[in-house]
Amino acid sequence: MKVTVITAPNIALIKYWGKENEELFIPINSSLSVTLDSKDMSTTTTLSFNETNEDILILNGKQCPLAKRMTNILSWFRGETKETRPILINTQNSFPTAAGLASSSSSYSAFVIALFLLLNPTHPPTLSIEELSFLSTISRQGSGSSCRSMFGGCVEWEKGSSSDSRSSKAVQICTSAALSDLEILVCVVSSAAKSIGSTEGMQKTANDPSLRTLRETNVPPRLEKAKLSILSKDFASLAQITMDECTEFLHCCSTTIPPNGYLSPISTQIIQAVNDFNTINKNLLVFYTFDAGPNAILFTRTGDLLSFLDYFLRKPITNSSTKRTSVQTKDPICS
Ligand code: 2P0
Repeated sequence: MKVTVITAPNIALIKYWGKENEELFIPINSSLSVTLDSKDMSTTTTLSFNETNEDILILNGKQCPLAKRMTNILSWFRGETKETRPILINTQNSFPTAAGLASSSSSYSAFVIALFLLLNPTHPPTLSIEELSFLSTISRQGSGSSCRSMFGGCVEWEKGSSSDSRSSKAVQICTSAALSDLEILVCVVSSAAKSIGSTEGMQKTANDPSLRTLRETNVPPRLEKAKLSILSKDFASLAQITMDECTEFLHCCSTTIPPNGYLSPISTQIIQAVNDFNTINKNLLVFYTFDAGPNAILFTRTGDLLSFLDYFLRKPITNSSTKRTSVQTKDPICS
């Protein structure tokens, strides 16, 4: 028996950056993301029962020790199903791992769905919305952002109650159909692993009373406006909200002690190029955000893509490569 699941990373427009309950992975605020197209960026995870006497993880072709969060999730499933056989986890990312490209979001979502299917062998390969939503509450405890990769399109991670794990879950806001003319450019400035991991970085922000208050105050109304902009297809409004959120997120990273500056000079040049293009066009035609790293993620509409690329690729921005993608049409692909 072998189960393979493919999921895609998601990019937050409204960020998760701090936990209210560290133990349960309940965030300080709800967050909102779009899931990238798995044809372009994905994690493929295959699970099978292992002949040896221990669980084994092969990550990108190399055997690695299992993270504590993975063993916790395995223990939870084993408790539920009474299945005790060791498991072989073979997982492959089609893009740089731990480099600020949201690899943990696709990794844990694929792992949790695959585990669910392996341990429920009579279940059909398609999961219901309710099942995916429930699994998001498990996946969240491997990596918070992974709960949003349970669905394609635009997804909200509802914060829920800080003491009720089942209430902190992913909800699909719209399928990719509503975002069909959204083009996403992933600009890889560096594929090196980040020096300060997200868990540690966000903890510093959450532990700073003024930064925490800033997030608790600003994010809820901003998230509601972002959802409205998406549902009403107001691109300029979404652009402004996402860039404001990104500026605040970067401020929350760079003003901790010690500071955690994720951007590189090349990232700053990309921001400048986007701003210049919008200024020339007297309109917000392109917007940017960053995950926890120097790689820029740019959003534009299909009608503006060519003129932006024509402008952008003429800019003397060295050492970056740009990959075009769009929004994931399907929920995770299982076989
Ligand atoms: C997000 N990030 O909303 C934010 C924006 C990175 C920047 O969620 O501690 O790997 O495992 O829950 O999910 C990355 O943090 O952190 C993240 P843990 P995770 O996508």
